[in-house]
Amino acid sequence: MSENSTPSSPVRLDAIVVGAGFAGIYQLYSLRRIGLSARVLEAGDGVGGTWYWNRYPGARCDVESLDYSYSFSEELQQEWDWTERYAPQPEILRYINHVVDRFDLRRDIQLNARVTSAVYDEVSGLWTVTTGAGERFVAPYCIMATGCLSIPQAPQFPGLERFQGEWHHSANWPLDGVNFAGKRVGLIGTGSSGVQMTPEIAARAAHLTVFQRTANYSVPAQNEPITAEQLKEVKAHYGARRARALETHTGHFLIANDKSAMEVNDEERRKEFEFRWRGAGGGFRMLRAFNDLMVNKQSNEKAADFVRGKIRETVKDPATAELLCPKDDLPFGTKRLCVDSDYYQTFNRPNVSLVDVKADPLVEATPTGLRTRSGKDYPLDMIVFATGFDAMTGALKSIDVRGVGGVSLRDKWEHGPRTYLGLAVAGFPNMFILAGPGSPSVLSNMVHSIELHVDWLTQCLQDARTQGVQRIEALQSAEDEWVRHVNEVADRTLYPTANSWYMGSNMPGKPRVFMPYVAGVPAYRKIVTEVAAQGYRGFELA
Ligand code: N01
Repeated sequence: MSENSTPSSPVRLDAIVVGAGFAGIYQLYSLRRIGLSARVLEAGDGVGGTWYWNRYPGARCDVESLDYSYSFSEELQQEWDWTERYAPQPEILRYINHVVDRFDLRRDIQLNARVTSAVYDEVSGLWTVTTGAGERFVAPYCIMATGCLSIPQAPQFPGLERFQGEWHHSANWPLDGVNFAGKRVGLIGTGSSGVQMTPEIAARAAHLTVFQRTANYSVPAQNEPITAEQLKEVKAHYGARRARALETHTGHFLIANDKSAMEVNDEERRKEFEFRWRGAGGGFRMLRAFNDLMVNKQSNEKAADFVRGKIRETVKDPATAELLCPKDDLPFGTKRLCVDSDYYQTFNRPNVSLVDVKADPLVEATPTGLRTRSGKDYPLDMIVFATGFDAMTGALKSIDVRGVGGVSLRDKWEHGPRTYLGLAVAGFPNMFILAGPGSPSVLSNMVHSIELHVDWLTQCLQDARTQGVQRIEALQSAEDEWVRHVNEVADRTLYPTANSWYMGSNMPGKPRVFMPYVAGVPAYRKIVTEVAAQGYRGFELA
């Protein structure tokens, strides 16, 4: 690294990027390409963002790796060989490190640098970004690549400090792994992380107790190795695959059926669901089985019933099967769908039990385990929290961000996030968010949506330089209109009817607002492309 900050002389750059995950890394590459100097500040001791922290057993991506990967470099996509349809976390982390080295990005990435504040000065038009160690960085542009799921949430059980065993959170997993052998493990949480971990822990531990508060829907990944022939075939037409992905709702191609679930008979419907579950390759293909699953309650119930049927077929103990069946108040897919390898089958193992903590909530840890409200004790040697994140707004609110007039982003977002296009915030000039709330982000192939944002922003900064623009700020009216639009589109779907982290309802006290933009990637791209073509409509350029 060329320059270090001292108390008297902060490091001066063209842009500061916060976070060295997929977004921060590509943003650095792109800023360099247009000749801007930048430093990426990363809290972790390595690059990779979510793929650095979430190294729990069984962690793997549930978007196919041939799509969940950068498309910006033809050489990169030709030279990298994915080994499985859904790459495991260590492979994705190796890929990210490969990208960083291949494009010589490491020298502008500062690790162990947790950003604590970002403050805009109106007179100079500069952002000052400060780390926990007191280092300061000053630049006209501040780009938040802080991720949507980067602040882990563990329930604050009283007594945890007295628990004599070990405990871990899925998103803060020890670098040197965890030994489950011979242990009684308690796993709290049955979202994507818990569902991925369950079979892995069950295979290694003496006993696994899964504490379930809400049963969610999980679809088998149908993961498999990628053969040399498959790789060759994809690489021969990679551009076409990427182009096709651009036109799909989620930014990765999944065969979509354009029929309503209600316009076909029972037999045709069952065949289609079965094809998605197994034949077409599992995972998120299930969400595209019919064109109205996320907007029509009746159609949605058909998908929900199909999954419940699969659970009852798979899990031998009828009481466990019933407990694993999602209830009617959770429409299929409205809480992020889980994608698994042998999740439901794992409950047939003699060393696995399922406990309903909706009926009898966990209330405290004891020196020897966990206790529920009714006073029932579960003796444990290890507690694993797969309890999720302060999603979408947590990372940004963990930083003291101050815009014009010292206004704090935390205050501005007190009742939920407010952005223009999920990219910018009125009152916070020259600050940009990559894959922020109000953009498709978590409802899409994140790598695709990140590339879209980085490309858009890089072009915007280049245009600003050509036109002598020094200050780019979302107009309040544009932000208000965008927030209204994001809510209106969400309200046309079933998503807001569920308690989910999309709605902020996984955290006590968090405002209930649907945070991502649900209209899909092509609709969103059309809007941001038009905004740029119309001289950055909705932004004030000064
Ligand atoms: O977190 P979650 P996650 N007592 O919030 C439960 C991405 N991801 O880490 O539903 C008991 O989904 C909570 O219960 P409830 C993906 O976008 C991707 O699993 O609130 N239980 C819930 O079951 C995903 O959606 C991948 O009632 C408690 C669970 O903890 C997102 O990350 C892999 C509790 C939290 O589920 C988050 O997933 C992993 C309590 N006090 C993650 N508090 C892939 O790409 C919370 N819970 C594959």
